[in-house]
Amino acid sequence: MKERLFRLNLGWEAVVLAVLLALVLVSNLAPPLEEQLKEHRIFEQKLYQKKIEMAKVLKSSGYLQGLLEKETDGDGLPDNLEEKIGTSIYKVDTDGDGLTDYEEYCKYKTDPTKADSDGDGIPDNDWNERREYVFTIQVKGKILSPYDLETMNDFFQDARKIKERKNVLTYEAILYPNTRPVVIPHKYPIRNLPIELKKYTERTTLFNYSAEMQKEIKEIVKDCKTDIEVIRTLRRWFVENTYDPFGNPGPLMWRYSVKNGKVVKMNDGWVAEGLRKWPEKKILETFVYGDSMFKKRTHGTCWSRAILFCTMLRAAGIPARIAINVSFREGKGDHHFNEVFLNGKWIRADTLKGVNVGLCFESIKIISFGDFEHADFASTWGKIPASKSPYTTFEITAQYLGTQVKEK
Ligand SMILES: [Ca+2]
Ligand SMILES: [Ca+2]
Ligand SMILES: [Ca+2]
Ligand SMILES: [Ca+2]
Repeated sequence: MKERLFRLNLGWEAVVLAVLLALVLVSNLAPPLEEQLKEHRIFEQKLYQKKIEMAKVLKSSGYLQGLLEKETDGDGLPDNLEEKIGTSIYKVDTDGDGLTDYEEYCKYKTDPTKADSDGDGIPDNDWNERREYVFTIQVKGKILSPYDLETMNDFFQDARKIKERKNVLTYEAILYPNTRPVVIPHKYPIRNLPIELKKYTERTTLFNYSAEMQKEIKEIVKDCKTDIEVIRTLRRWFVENTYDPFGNPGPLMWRYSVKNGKVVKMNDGWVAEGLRKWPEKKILETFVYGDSMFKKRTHGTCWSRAILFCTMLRAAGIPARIAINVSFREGKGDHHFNEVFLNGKWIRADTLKGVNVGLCFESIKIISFGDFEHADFASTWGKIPASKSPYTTFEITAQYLGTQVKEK
């Protein structure tokens, strides 16, 4: 009898355990695909509204009048091109399918005059339907914050949330490596920059250009007539005049962030061996603050290069920010680069690769930010050992061959 009771008790415990386990499993599961896609459609509608709003702002601020080609509706395509391809010069989204004329022409290669390019009853803006006319790569992975789903959607990729838990995003990204953004040059200096964009030309804790630096930058770009010329000139100057004191490539895994206006260090595991003997002040002046890097003509690896270039661009009055990609081919490898505001759009630029860069090192963009206060890596990545990766990839579509995609 005693033995039977014991068995009965064990049975109840097992049931309770099984229920608890099931609950844990269910709470870990991603919502069904249909629900995920529905949530993403709502998210994309908001992004779409923002694009429509931005076009209006560009128009009303007078920014469009400074472009070297006539651009009436602010969608990014010049009027003469719109007339050639049959889209409206007054509408950002001629066929009203939720993809702008610019996106259909430059990124998806769907018909910008038909809401359903192939007439199969599924509109062009469907998550998978829009992939039918171009080569794409599908990647699923996980990333530890900071990340930003809004800026994860740009000309070279679409990204959606699969699930999100405790600072970790599980995502699906579709990469469009063959996107070629149309860039209409803008007269320089840029007048009538919308207020929303002015903050990207301002000084911050790390992009701290001084009056002297600004004077020198203005001298470097004095013959430039357009914004794209300024960006190319500054990039050339960067390549020819600055160096990494540790050689190329310098010490890896070196990163600071900023909190309440103060520089915050990653944990010591992220500090390269060669730098540990340097006094803090010297490190900050050589690798971290834009103004002193410019004066010393120094920079470190991509993280530091992106700060210096961003500081230079801002000193010249070009809206600029930083973006970060993580690798999906290797176990580990992330890259910092810049984005510049050209022709009313954020366009990727990299001192290592050039302007209009698509796929940087077979990777996915996880965040763009105008100020390091908005990308607090020290509190997340800095808390894990440098030998562990804060991101993983668990699925890549097989069609992808690295050699097929050429950097421009
Ligand atoms: Ca247009
Ligand atoms: Ca248009
Ligand atoms: Ca269409
Ligand atoms: Ca269709």
